Amino acid sequence: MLTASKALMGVTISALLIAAPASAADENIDALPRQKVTLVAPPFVHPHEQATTSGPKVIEFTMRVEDKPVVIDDQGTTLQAMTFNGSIPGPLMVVHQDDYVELTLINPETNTMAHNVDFHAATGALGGGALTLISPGEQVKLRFKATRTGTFVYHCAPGGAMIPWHVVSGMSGAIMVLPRKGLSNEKGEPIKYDKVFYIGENDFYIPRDEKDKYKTFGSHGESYPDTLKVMNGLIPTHVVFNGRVGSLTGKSALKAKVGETVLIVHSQANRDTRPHLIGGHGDYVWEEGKFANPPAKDLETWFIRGGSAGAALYTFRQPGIYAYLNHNLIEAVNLGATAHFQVEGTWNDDLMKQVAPPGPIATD
Ligand SMILES: [Cu+2]
Repeated sequence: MLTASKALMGVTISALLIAAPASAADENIDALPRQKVTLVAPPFVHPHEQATTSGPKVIEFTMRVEDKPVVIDDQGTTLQAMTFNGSIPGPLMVVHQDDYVELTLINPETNTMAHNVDFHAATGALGGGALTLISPGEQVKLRFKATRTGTFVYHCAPGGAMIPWHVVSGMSGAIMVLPRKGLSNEKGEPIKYDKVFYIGENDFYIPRDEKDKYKTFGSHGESYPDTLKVMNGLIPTHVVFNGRVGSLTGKSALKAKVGETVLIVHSQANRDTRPHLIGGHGDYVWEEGKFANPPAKDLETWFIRGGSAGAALYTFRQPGIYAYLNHNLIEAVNLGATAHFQVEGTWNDDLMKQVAPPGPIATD
């Protein structure tokens, strides 16, 4: 049986010990205003203020865990996925520094496994993982203070070998903790975005049959032994943005206009990656995603460490289709890690012009 109960015994016992009666902190926090936020599926992000003049709040989020098969490419390859809120990655949460994140996590009865959430933005109790482990049919409420600004991964971490399996089955997302005065550049001057997109990159490990075809399994438990073998080989079969090959290309391309400033939050919970915008740049990039550090400027490619989320800001200057990809080009083109931006506007000949079209080689 594939439960992590033995591995988790220590964690669940400590969780019981940590659960404490109302404290002085509770009373102070109870006096704060509350705001309920409905999360939206990536690449989109729930409405939020960038700079805020209000004081700290308690921001309430709810996420349901959905264990379900998900098709991850155009060939119909099916992952026995585990998801936060039904999407891969889970939704991006946005709060401000010193806000309190109050998450209700629901594990419906229809699921078969225990899940939890470890917030890299949180302090203590395995990022909240020790306080949120719930079986199917349970829910739990966690509150943490967003003390540090930046973009941070959250992921399921139910103990032992369940941790990497749940993560590479889709259970990760990100939270962005904005400075209360909003983002600023290296001089401390305010900078704003017109749009924000959240791209979560995933490495998937789908087993193959004797004929080299991807196997389909009837359940998570059935898929686990073969999947573990592929996982432990450390060579992913798919490296994708937002849950499947082509999720952000063609008709699903991300839309922008010339002159618009776009913030791209990019997370990878398990493996390193190196985003690149073909034909564009990172005007300002928080490679490690932490806004207390000045952003790097004019980057061509940036590095997102496995287990982190970074943020890149770019103002589009030319119309057209831009590929935004993992610049391991094998992973981008052959394994799936490519998105498209479709940018409307007027072409600027000063920045680029085809001076002579393709033609025969001149002979003079
Ligand atoms: Cu899980």
